[in-house]
Amino acid sequence: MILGGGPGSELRPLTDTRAEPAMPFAGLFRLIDVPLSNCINSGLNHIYVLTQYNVTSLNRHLSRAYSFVNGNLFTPSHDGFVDCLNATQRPGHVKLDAWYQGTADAVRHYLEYLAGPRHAAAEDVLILAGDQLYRMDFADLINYHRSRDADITIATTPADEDHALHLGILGVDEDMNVQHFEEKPPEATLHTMSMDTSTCFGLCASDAEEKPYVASMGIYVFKKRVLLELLSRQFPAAVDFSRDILPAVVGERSIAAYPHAGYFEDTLKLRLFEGDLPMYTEPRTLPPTKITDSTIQDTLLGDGSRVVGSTLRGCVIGSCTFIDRGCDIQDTIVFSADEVQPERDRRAKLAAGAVPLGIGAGSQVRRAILDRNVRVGRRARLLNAAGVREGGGRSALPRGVVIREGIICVAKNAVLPDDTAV
Ligand code: ADQ
Ligand code: ADP
Repeated sequence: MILGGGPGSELRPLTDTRAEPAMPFAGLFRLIDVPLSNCINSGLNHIYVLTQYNVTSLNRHLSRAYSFVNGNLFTPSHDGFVDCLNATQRPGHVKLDAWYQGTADAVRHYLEYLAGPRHAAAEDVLILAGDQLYRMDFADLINYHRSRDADITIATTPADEDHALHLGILGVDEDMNVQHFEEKPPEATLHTMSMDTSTCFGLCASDAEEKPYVASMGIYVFKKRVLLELLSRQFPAAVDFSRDILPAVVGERSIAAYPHAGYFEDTLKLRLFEGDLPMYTEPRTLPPTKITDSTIQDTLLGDGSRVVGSTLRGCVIGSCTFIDRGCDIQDTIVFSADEVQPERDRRAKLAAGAVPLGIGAGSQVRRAILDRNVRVGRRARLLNAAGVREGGGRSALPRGVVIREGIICVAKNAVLPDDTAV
């Protein structure tokens, strides 16, 4: 069961109109492709995605990208599926209760599916988040869980102090049995929970010193029987696994920590170029990428893009992006456009004084995120030269531009005229 998202407020304005798991990444994919590809590559193909916020583009993506799993492939019985479970009014769930209150509540809404005949043979339930970047072989995780006969297994990763304050932190014994669980502990509590992570994760001494906390990845395997008991009988009103259930059952249920040392949040480090571990996504029929007379370093460039006489460094450029002559673009993410704009349309727009899709000639862009279908005019300077940390709304920025944490964000479909300066 993949949790398809709370409000995703940390990534605003990019999540104003899309759920966090529908966030584009690496020029081709959306975040939800990570858990789904990890599942499919691990041989798991009975998959529910629980969705409720801004679901339209997430649902569209799931139906376009994963229909190949449905009733097809991967198992002799051809019974695989990726089904969306939207928060919806249903018999037995009163109106106000129809929205998912949190992670445990979301799963509880569809407990009868897990308890029902379709899944009679299932022993365990894997619960995943829809908004994380990592590669994991869930078959390993599940074998670990089964070989230890654990009631619950939590996938864990080593964390430094800054990250640990925003994660669930575990105390474990030498056999990785969980003895303590604190969700997002305050600093004073956190300091009492540091461990020798060199033994848990096989880290070298300096990495272990830098990352002395065993952190939950929010990835859980439950024995199905235990999950049903916890959600329906023992904690019928619990909202979140991490706040309301896990801390309360430490010592009472057998909980194992699964060590995963290779957790990355950085797309450039995520293993994308491994033929035996494909990352699935919506298939699109696009022309190849064309680069003319340009300098390109440390950059991912999506299909159907064209770069003419420009310099790109440290960028992720989505599909169908046109970058016109003489641009200098650094540390910038451009989301895919919906289509390759035909050359005649581009020229016609320019001739009419309008701004075509992509980035106009002679523009400079630094530390920016350009959402889908953005049009930047010629000679734009998106540099945040004044070093603004937070700006937008009524401040003096052009329409469609905000600055968050010093990063320039240009809204979906925004048009920035020639000579725009930020
Ligand atoms: P958080 O991500 O802060 O920490 P939470 O906000 O509960 O925890 O989200 C967990 C996942 O569930 C996310 O993918 C989120 O989008 C989704 N989600 C949240 N509310 C939902 C709802 N009402 N309906 C559907 N989906 C919902 C969690 C754990 C920590 C752990 C970190 C690791 O609580 O213990 O350390 O993940 O990233
Ligand atoms: P995002 O949430 O990232 O803005 P969308 O799902 O809205 O993405 O759009 C992604 C793709 O879906 C694009 O190719 C777009 O052309 C297409 N699309 C957007 N809106 C619609 C729609 N109403 N009907 C059909 N296709 C659409």
